[in-house]
Amino acid sequence: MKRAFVTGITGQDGYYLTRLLLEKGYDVHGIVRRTSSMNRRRIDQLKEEMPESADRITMQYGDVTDAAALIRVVMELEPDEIYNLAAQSHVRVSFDKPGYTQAANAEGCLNLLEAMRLLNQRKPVRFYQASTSEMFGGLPGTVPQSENTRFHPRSPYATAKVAAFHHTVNYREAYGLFACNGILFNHESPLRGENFVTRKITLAAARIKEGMQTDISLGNLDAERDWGYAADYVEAMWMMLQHHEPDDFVIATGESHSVRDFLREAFDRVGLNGEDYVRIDPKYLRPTEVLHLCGDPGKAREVLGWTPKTSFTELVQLMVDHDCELARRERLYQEIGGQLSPGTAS
Ligand code: NAP
Ligand code: F7E
Repeated sequence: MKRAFVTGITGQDGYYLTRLLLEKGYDVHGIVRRTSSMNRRRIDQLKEEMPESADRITMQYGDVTDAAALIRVVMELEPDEIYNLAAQSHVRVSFDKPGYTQAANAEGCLNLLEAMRLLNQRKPVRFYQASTSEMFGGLPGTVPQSENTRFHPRSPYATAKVAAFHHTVNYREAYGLFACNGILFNHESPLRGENFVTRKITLAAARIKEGMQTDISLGNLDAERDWGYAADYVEAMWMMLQHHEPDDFVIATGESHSVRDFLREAFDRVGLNGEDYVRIDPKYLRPTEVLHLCGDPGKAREVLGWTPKTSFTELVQLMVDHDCELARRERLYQEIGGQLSPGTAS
């Protein structure tokens, strides 16, 4: 039985990747940060959905900024595959927390690569780094972005991820390690954090429809993103580590849409006109915006045989339908005197 070590296991991708690895028969180990209130709801949901596999998920406390503890965990677990998903992953928030973002997103990756290098002296181990389309910066004239597009990071999040990208390539070249970068474009799901724009919109559409919310405040509606479905994208992560040689791959749909398009499509699904409910609030604008991202997944298709399975419209619909059910339950709960509401958006 293969053993995987996943950082960021409590996040959106942590849920979908763990589900995939369990389906493939892996033992999955993850680290969780100590927080004052428990933050394991996605993994608890997975254990409920797959009770027969729940005992193959093991969690322990850890943090990618704690190099010593990370080395101990990796050397004790001796995983076959390491997936580094841990990150301060919110671009807007990275402008407020640049130092922590650098520590978690860049140094965290380096800490894990060092741990992997030590373990690799004892047994072969493979490493996946969660790199991102934000590294490209989305400047005019760069679309579609591929593995050959020059990086132009436009946030502390992206600069840290560029450093992690290069750490990963450097460890591959310097020490001959099996270390890969997945350069993933935006991928979403009903488990997406509530303060990313897609989920913020699908929750708002559902809650406005149920009379639980009156409007939605957003920033730049003209930004364009290449949005795919997270469940499809974690398959690409796994495929990269099964390939016969380590490499870096863009994972994307090859299609982009504006935030305004997403808004229209989501509100259409509940029979409302999104533009009637939107307020523009400058607090959601970024000091430097990434205007247009659209990936070229040609290399992943040709080398790995990976293609996305879920269209933009299907993605929007599955997210809205999920949030309609949540909003309906929220309304019913409120009617009997309780209070249930999703986190405040930022
Ligand atoms: P997410 O939902 O925000 O999950 C991030 C995970 O990292 C959470 O489990 C979080 O723990 C954990 N984490 C944060 N800081 C940590 C630290 N110092 N030590 C250990 N764990 C830490 O993000 P996601 O959407 O699943 O994305 C997964 C990875 O892919 C991230 O690295 C992200 O930057 C990258 N990525 C995402 C996308 C996308 O569109 N989703 C695209 C490209 C790349 P808590 O639960 O405690 O917060
Ligand atoms: O913003 C605009 C915003 O925060 C998308 C992360 O997973 O994908 C994600 O980063 C666009 C931006 O995602 C609001 O200005 C408008 O242009 O959903 P987002 P992101 O910044 O693209 C990449 C690939 C990652 O790697 C990251 O980890 O939407 N936008 N109004 C807004 N965005 C937010 N969050 N909130 C708004 O109100």
